[in-house]
Amino acid sequence: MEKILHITHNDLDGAGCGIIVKKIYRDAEVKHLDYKEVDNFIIENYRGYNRVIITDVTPSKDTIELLSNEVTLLVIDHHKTSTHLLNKDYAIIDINKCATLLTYEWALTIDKKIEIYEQFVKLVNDYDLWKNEFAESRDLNILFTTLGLEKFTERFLNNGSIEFDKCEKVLIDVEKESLNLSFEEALINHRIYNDRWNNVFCLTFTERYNSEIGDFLLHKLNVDYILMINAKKSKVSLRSKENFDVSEIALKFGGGGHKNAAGFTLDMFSSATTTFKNIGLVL
Ligand SMILES: [Mn+2]
Repeated sequence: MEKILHITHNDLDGAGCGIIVKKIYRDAEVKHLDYKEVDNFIIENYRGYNRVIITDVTPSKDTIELLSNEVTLLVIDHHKTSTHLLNKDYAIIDINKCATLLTYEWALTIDKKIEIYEQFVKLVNDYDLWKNEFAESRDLNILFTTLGLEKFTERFLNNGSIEFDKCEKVLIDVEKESLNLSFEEALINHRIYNDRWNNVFCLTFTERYNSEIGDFLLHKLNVDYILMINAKKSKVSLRSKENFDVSEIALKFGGGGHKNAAGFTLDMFSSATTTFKNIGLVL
């Protein structure tokens, strides 16, 4: 029997890919990862699988090379970092569509029944590309954040409908209230700086809802971009105004992403230690 491994991102878009792939290959093992975990995970785990599907994350060139020689490979991605795969027959790359939409279009060529996910995919695309054409796309992401990856996946594997039931509506409402609180907090709790290229940015700390908080602050403040630090996850998220490219900045710090939404990792423990040393507190 064919053994299939599916590696995808751990955000809403990655979850959407996971749901679609699972509908096509019921027995596929789906693994949701952070960008920086992808290469190690693949190298340690790909053996024993005949087919590897990678969506919404970009492995290194070496990892792709290794996989393409050893397994049946399919890469579906929309990140700039994947554009070197454009001419490969095992890759579907398009930076204008989210990975869930690309995966859905691929799935349609295999099984027409996947059509029941059309509305779901439309919302994921709207959210992931931050088009904000449909209010429900934010609600879908709120449901994703509230339920968590596993429960969210289970919900949409069982029921592709984007009509939220009573319980889901309550969850979304409660979470929206706490999101509004985070907006208020971010308005109070931020600083504005110039970076070394003389761009103006706003620094704040977040744990969840980077896109929402970033967007909110961009509308409230006159800055080029928002820099949000998630100390617990050692992650820095950047969100910028339409004409400002933050992926360039993220790249300089070893990260990546899109023009208006990018990020990189930052060792918060060593940053804290340095700060403590500077004030004379050596831990
Ligand atoms: Mn994506």
